[in-house]
This record gives sequence, C-alpha cells and structure tokens, in this order.
Amino acid sequence: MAKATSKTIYVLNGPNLNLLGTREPEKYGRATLADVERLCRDAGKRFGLAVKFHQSNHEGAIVDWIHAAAREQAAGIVLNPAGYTTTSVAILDAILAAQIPVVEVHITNIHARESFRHDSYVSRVARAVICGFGVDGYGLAIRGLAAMVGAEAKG
Ligand code: CA2
Repeated sequence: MAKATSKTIYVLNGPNLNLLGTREPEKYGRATLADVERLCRDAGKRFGLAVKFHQSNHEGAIVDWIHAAAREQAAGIVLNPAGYTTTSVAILDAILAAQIPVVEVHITNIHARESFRHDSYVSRVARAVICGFGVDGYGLAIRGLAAMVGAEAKG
C-alpha cells in the first residue's frame, strides 16, 4: 500500500457514546469517552499519526466531520456510528464521497445482539469492520488503518 501523505486520522463517535463509562458498564465497559480518546491518541502516536477525536449526538455533525476529513485529505477515519449504523444513508453517502479509508468500530459484537443492529449501512462502504473487542477495538482499528495507509510504527 502506498504511503499516505497526511499524518492525521479522524476518530468519530456517534450518539450516546458520550455516556461511556457512566451507564450500562456490563455492555459497554467502564472506560469513559475521555479514556477512549487517550487510547486513540496513544495508538496514533505509535504510528506517527495525529488524531482528531470527536463525538456528536447529531447525524449532520458526523457528516460534516467526514467532509472535513476528506477536505484535509486525512489518512483515514475510524468511525463508531453507534445508533446511526443501521439508519444513516447520509453517513454512507458522505463516506462514498470522501474517498478515504474508513474503519468501522463497535464496542460490542453487534451480530450477537438484537437483529436490528446487524445490517450496517456503514459496513457496505467501510474498508474494514471491528466489533466485540470493547474499547480496545479503537486501538486495533488505528493499527489496521496505519497498516492500510503505510504508516510505520515508531521506535
Ligand atoms: O457497540 C457499539 O459500539 C455500538 O455502536 C453502540 C451503540 C449501539 O446502538 C450499536 O448497536 C453498537 C450504542 C451507543 C450507546 O452508548 C452508550 C454508552 C454507555 C451507556 C449507554 C449508551
């Protein structure tokens, strides 16, 4: 894979993920979103990648950040679309337009949960999908994205 010129990745989080660590720990674990941000920045650093980390409860904000990532020619996006996973054609269209690699992440194994969580619009256009590893999935996604774009581990 050719090296990406950009050294920035976006990590985008959908609705209700601001509640991480404060509710339903049996499902989503005890790490907070601030812990996830730290984990992502540390993982990015290992590959010389700066991380722009965002969360929103609003679909349009996520679409806007995908556009921003594309405009800035970011190396890629790690995206947990949360409740928009199975509903958002707008996010699917934004990913198609962006033409940069997207790795979809879910904290839980969505395929072992209710059937309405299974059919992800994002998976149709994502370069890779990770689910069921808890918040460690974010680190795995960044490692995978780094390999995809030819970012080498530092040190
Ligand atoms: O497993 C995931 O990461 C999900 O994307 C999480 C979404 C869910 O709708 C998807 O099916 C799978 C829900 C995010 C809600 O986050 C909360 C975190 C803590 C407490 C309550 C909700």
